[in-house]
Amino acid sequence: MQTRSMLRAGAGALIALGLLVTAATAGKPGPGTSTGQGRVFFPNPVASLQDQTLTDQKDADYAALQSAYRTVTLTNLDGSGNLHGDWATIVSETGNPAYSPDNTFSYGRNDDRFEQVMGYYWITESQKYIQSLGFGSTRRAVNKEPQKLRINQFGQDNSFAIDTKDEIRLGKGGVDDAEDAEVILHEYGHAIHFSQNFSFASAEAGAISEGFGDYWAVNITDLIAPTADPACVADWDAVSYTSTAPHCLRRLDANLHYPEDLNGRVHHDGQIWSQALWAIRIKIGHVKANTVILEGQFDFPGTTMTALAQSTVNAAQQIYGNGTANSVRSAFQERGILP
Ligand SMILES: [Ca+2]
Ligand SMILES: [Ca+2]
Ligand SMILES: [Ca+2]
Ligand SMILES: [Zn+2]
Repeated sequence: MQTRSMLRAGAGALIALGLLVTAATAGKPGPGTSTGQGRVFFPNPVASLQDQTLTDQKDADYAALQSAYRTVTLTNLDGSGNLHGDWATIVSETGNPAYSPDNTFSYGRNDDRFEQVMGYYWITESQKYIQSLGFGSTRRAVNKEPQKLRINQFGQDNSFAIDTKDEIRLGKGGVDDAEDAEVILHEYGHAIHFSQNFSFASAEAGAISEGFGDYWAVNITDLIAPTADPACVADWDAVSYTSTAPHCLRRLDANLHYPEDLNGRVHHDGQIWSQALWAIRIKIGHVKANTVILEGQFDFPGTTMTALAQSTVNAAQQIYGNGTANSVRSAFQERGILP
């Protein structure tokens, strides 16, 4: 008897709690749909406007930048009204987390929520492209998960991807790093390597990862938002630390040669690798190039550029045959990576 009344009391409490939960949810409803709209740079103001005179001006949303904004469709959202989705999720930020009851995320660059939209959009599009090649269906998955992003959390002009926490942190020194799609995509390149069991066991492996990140940045922006000088990486972020135009963090046409131009600095040495990958893409097109590049770098044991180049040629041979393998080999030969 006593038990039954306790059960009834319990049921009543649960109903009351249910009402409270409903009321709390009604205060911040989500749109319940997976698509929305976002305002982004496409891929960055210097590249899209071809204007080398643009500067940060302390995050001001000044007149000359207005034509650099583009409204794009955001996909794969979880319907909560937050920038949480299948392939990207914003886990922390300075200021307010972006939230919209109807999935409309429209901010200027002086609003920290703008960088959150940039991160969500460019990483989601990157993963959708990877899946369009069959990775995650007919091929092994490549970082097929909600990539965690921390935005504007780091005062220095640097961004990084952390293997142990499986997250990308974007800094806010100079131009906020996440205002430039190519900085976001460079970091996603490292996240791709983490997901592929790529070993960072040597300086050359580190250089390969930097070069792949630069290549990935240019590869994706050239597909989605092509600009006049594709070889220039991070044209907008670089205005804060380069004195000569065009402003580029690095380039994909530095014409460095393996092994004599290696100097042990991974970002410098990575330009040998990034140029080889870019040459492959020019020779055989982006679908075949990215398929063999991604397939070839699974489980790389962290040895040398030559070893990974051979693995990439082998992938080309296996998937597409002799002609494609020869084109891939010649791109590595031009850089001295293969004999
Ligand atoms: Ca900003
Ligand atoms: Ca920066
Ligand atoms: Ca660029
Ligand atoms: Zn890097």
